[in-house]
Amino acid sequence: MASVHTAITDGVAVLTIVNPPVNALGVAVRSGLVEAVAAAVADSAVRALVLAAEGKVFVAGADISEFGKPPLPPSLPEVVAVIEDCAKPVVAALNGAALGGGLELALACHGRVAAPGAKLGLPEIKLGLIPGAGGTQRLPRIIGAGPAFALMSSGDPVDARKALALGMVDEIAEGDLLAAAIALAVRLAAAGGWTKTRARADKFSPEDRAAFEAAAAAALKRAGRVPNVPALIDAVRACLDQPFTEALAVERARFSALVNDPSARALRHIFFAEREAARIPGIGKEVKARPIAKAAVIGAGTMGGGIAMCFAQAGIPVTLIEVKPEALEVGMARIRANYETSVKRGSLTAEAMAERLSRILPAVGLEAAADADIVVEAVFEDMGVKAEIFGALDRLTKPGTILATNTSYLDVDAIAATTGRPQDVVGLHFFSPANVMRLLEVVRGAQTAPDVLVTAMGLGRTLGKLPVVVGVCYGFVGNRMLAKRTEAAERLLLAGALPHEVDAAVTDFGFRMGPFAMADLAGLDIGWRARKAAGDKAVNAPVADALAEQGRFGQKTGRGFYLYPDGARAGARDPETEALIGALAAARGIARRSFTPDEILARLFYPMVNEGAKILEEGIAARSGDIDIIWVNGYNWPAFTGGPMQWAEEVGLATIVAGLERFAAETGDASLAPCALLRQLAAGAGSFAARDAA
Ligand code: 3H9
Repeated sequence: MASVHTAITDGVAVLTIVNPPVNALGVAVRSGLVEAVAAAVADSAVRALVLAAEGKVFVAGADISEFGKPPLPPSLPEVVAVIEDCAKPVVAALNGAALGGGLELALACHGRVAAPGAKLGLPEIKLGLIPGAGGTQRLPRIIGAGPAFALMSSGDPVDARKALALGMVDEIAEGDLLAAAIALAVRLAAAGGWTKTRARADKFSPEDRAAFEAAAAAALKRAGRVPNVPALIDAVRACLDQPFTEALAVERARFSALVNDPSARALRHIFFAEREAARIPGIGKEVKARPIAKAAVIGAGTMGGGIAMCFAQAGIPVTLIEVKPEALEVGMARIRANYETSVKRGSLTAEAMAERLSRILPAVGLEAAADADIVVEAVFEDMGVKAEIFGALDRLTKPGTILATNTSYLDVDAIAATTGRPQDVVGLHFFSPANVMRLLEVVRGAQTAPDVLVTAMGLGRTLGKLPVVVGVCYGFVGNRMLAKRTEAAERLLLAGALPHEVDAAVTDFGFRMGPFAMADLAGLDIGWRARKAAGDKAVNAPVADALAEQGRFGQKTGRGFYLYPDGARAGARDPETEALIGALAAARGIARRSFTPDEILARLFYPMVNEGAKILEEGIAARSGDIDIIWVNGYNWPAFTGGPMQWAEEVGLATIVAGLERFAAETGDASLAPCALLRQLAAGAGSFAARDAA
């Protein structure tokens, strides 16, 4: 079936792009457009053209899956030029999202009409790219370089109303979009003259340049190691300084260099992995979700309160349950205070706060969960307490109610076994703060029913989360790999690295915080207590244990791995900590030496990759992409490196295997040896990506 359909109405050729699901500009659409424009120009009965699209989305941009492959003509810039140079006026009818190349097509048209629900944006920056089909040249000509840079550097779309205010569209069609676009096309044809966007310069002014330069300087500061921000600045500056054709060549050169940059590859991997995560192996579309109209959360602590806020925000009434009225009051006060902070910051209106609060019903006693469609237990990590709660919920709730646990470490199957309906039990592992963090590990128990899993995934999306299915094991995916990094970081200290060196290597890599600064912020007492409770499953962290034993709990006590004099938030090196590390190493007979940042990263991350591969071997995660999005969205792994597994592919699996073998030999720690899957992939020149696709 052709990807572009033409119908002639009132002397106007309406070219409709049909390429479900999102009308991406793959090769068939590109060549279809060129042919359809040529046919319309040749047809003497046609006086103008309208560019429209079928479905909810106008055009989601270039076809991202074509990037990194040999280009197929015609290129998108060629198509865009054909439209701008068309001998008859072309009007874009924007029915929905016009993103990336989709907006670039529209910017080359001679008029633009948007439906009220349309969204316009150039999100290329989020894919490690810059607009590559003239966006950096045409948008500044239409709305000014300052506003255009703001839009392109954030990557966030604007709605139709904002687009109209900025001048990106000529009108919003409240009624029939196509009729309005056809009418505008007829008017342009009748007037006989229309302006090509490339010929415009009316928006450029010294003030506009100043606004752009200020925004560019600020963006550069925030950009860190991401290469596309400087590229975007170059392209927009060229737009201001050079004639259109030369400046367009600057955009093209920067875009082409970025497409093959590892950071863009990594971000494409994350883009597709996030969408792939929605597909649960073995569960088809025929499995329907259970309706969720009412929820209950057990436990009004920080976690339970945050989870209740997620439901309230999504418009789902939620009962927040505690055993004691005092605890409930404290919990509700914390929720109120959180909302008040948002209102003060201007991110929430007072009305929205009142509305959300009205959806959270505080209640004492588990009986209040009786009519909920889903109950999320968020009490502290004690199997006895959880068993009691699930036993009671089994008796109290109606048949079919989903019983979810927010446990971070406990065995979801053991929890399910305390009920007579293990098929209704699932893990919903939220991350703190639950109302902010995007990641949700959905823990599939051995007996979790398919429709319960489908419901949990759908609910996760309704709550604005990125839900990822994981299997039952200690720490699931994220925390299980985090444990390996913690052990590796401690091992590095004993071997000779210092906390600030390890943290600097990690922040230079792109994390916001290093493991030791993070531990100090979280409180060393927390991990210390958790390790004591975990028994033989505890992470080996001799330095953190020794610090905690001295009452050095991190920021809250003014000293941990670092010193925090006078309540400072950034830690300073502490000679006492460094002496303590030296003493612990000496007691173990370890001869300390220094490490380069690259050696530090290898020692920290290779064991995580190894654990990730074991997680895949055991089927705890279905795909390496699932592991990557867990680390990017829950643990601040820098997205532009693609997550631990994609990063490993860039490093080379054979290099990782050799490194792990060396670390295992050096330390005598057999747990560092590469697992069978890693060895097998490295030996056969295989990859995680190929395994995912198989
Ligand atoms: C660009 O345009 C570069 C140019 O400047 C220069 C070129 C020379 N390509 O998100 P959804 C798939 S860069 C290929 O779940 P929603 C997606 O994988 C591009 N595939 O839907 C999924 O497939 P599946 C700049 C794409 O309703 C299905 O469509 N544009 C593309 O939640 C549904 O996607 C962007 O960055 C694509 N461009 O959201 C916009 N887009 O079903 C990217 C989507 O097999 N897209 N797919 O898993 C989006 O932001 C959202 O898809 C959108 C719809 C908001 C449009």
